[in-house]
Amino acid sequence: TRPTLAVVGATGAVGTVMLSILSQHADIWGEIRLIASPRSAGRKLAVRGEEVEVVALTEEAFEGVDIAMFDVPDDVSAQWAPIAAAKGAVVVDNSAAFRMDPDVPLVVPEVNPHAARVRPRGIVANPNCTTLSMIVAMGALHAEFGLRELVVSSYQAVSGAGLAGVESLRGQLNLVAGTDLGTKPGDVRRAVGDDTGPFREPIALNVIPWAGSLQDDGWSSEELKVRNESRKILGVPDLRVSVTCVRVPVVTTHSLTVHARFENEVTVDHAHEILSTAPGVVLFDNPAAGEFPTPADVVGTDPTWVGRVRRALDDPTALELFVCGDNLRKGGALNTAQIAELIAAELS
Ligand code: 11C
Repeated sequence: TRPTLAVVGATGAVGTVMLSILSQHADIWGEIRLIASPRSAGRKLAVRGEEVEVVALTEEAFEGVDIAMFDVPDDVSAQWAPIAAAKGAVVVDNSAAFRMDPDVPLVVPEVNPHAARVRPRGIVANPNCTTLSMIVAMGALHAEFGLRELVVSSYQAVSGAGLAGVESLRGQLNLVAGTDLGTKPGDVRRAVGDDTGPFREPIALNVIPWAGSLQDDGWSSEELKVRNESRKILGVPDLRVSVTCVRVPVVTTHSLTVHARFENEVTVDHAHEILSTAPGVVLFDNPAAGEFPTPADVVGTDPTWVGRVRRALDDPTALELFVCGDNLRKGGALNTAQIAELIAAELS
């Protein structure tokens, strides 16, 4: 019999993309059960061309479930993932609650698929969307060249902060469109008002050097996640990683500039060869022809797109790259679906 799948958080930003991915991928599932907060129970959502009624998150909702995907806030996962696991489901969790737990594998199928097989708590974690938006390309380069250091700046889309982030950008864009705002100090802030939604500052006509919560010594939680998760996924616990996370007025698709330093000298030709053949990566790198990835073109696609590959002028062991990935697809729903498919193949 085909495995029963539960999608917890089916109505959220990642959950919505998940339903479309489940409708597009080879249909390996028996029942697909949609679970959300009691507030959303009773809603009907389309998956695999059928309307399915959303049920409320309760212990009974996991009855008979083989694999449960969680796309919910950290505290909801922390409470409910162990309950689903105790009911016998393998949980694939897309929150930050379990990612750094040594008894929970953190899996990217193109990079460390074997890790998904060992899951003492019955939970497999899905990385943060910012880590995921670059790690498939970095994993391919690491396998060939041996990564020593990453210096990263992110350009993160508002949907990383969920539907509230998207609403906030759209609302603010309506307020500033067709005006001369953005020419005097504070004019955008006054037009947008105090309600800047999930962001600390106006996001229309602006960039915000902040994502996540404040941690020690001025680092943001998002910056530390990229560091810690990259080390765990690549299996390089002492990898040097320095990250600055920045929010930009893009709806969906995170971009990153990456300075990657390796064990030995590298060439652009060799890096091109690796990136153009790595599964899950598209090399789009011909600036003379105006070819490099941008979020406007990458959104809605599955791969990690890489362009602007250069050797560092002052260090022959380092490359500079520009990377784009859809934060809701590979950054969230797609990677979760890939992990669930790996586990389903193992269970059957
Ligand atoms: C963002 N990456 O773009 C964040 C959201 O740890 O899964 C995801 C937070 C997480 O705001």
